[in-house]
Amino acid sequence: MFEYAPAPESVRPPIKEHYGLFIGGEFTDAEDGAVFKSVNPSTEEALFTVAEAGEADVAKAVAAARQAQETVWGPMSGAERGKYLFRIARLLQERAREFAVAESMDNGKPIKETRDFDVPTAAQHFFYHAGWADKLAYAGLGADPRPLGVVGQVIPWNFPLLMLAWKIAPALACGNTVVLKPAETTPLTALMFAELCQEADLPPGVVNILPGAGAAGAAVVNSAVDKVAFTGSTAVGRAIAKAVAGSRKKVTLELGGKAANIVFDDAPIDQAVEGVVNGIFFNQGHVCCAGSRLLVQESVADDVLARLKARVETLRVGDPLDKNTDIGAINSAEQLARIRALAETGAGEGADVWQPACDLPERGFWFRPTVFTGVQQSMRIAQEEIFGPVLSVLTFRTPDEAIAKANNTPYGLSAGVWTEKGSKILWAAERLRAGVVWANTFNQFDAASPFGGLKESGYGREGGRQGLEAYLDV
Ligand code: TXE
Repeated sequence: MFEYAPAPESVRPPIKEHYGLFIGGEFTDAEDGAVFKSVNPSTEEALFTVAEAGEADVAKAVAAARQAQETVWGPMSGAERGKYLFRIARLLQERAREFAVAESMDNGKPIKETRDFDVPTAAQHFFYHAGWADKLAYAGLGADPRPLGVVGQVIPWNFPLLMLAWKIAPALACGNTVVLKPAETTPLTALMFAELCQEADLPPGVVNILPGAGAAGAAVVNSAVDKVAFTGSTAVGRAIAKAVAGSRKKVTLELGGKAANIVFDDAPIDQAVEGVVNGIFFNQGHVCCAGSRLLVQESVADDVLARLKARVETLRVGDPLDKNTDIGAINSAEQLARIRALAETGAGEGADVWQPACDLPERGFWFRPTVFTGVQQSMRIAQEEIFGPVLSVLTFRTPDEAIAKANNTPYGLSAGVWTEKGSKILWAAERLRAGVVWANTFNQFDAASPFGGLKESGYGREGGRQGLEAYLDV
């Protein structure tokens, strides 16, 4: 049975007992004194308390950001801004271990993911955008592109530090200042990032971090910002689009997904199985582009499923700080309840459920890796984003049928294609309605590659040259 072993002192990040809001370069309590707790989802223990931002705090932060944008950050040369971004990137690398452990404790995700993916990829985003800061006039977006001003950013809990980097790095490179609200269950690495901004001597007001729940997010959206950038649920994305409609605010939205991993009969089967497993179980399936549907060609379905189940049986579920762990804790009790409720509809609608026989820790929020077979397109588990370690398996006979099924959801964020034939990859990629199509791989990201969705997965791109357009008047 699983026993929780706390991280050795040597790798424990210096987590404070209490954090303030980060406004104008200083930590300060909320005007109304509100606070909330952040909980370690693998133990249910409170990690620290943090000030909760209200409308008055948001207004203060926007004013600080405005002042910094107009007097310091906007007028600064791109080359100077680039130096700050390089400094931030290097500090993130220097403190990578602390950030990785902190993220695993606050979010519940395995340390091997925070260590090998979240933190290095966040640093990469700052390096990449540092390089753009003095080259914006050469980005092919027209002469003399201008910053938008102050940007309000609201991010989710699934990749707390990485989503912060996706949002802050391009905004700053383009000469904007930011007011960012981290998710209520995962404010820790954003607050550590605020400390890192102090260490980097970033001018006060350029980055403001305002923890809080949905009301704080709405306050940021409704404040005097020039642009709103959001990653989160489609429902909240829709509410934000309505809230800013008719205002001068620009908006970009990165919302949910229901990606298909399509395995054709000529696919390298072991490689495909590995990719399907990674596609859905990486980060407990808390991934907007997760390959939550497996579409497998009928002639190889039995073989693929047998190998898939054998592989899932080897996944280790448990302590996020154990470097052998593959699947960590579900981020919150609320998310666990959502996953359970949707998974129950699968069994209720007649799909067959399979889970490996693994022990789960007694405390904390956990969900076994789950595979549904016999899934029909109309079922909720084939249509709705579960955002947990739950795979829905459907079969197809012809390539046309695979494409039709893959496209048959309201979403359009990502897709995966597994086949030995290059021509089939290109044929499928042309027909898949998705912002990203991976071929014989899945969940690959690079700061130089634009990411974003079609349909109800949102609009706007993050990363690459195209990502700059979201933060500039061109
Ligand atoms: O998302 P919310 P939740 C999906 C996923 C998940 C579901 C619910 O399917 O099961 O959403 O998750 C802030 N105005 N995704 O409830 O509420 C909130 O405080 C402004 C997909 O956690 O969208 C947090 O900072 N902001 C997704 C952020 O929005 C508001 C990632 C996201 O929370 C707000 C997360 C409001 N009215 C969930 N209400 C992805 N695309 O990766 C809440 N927020």
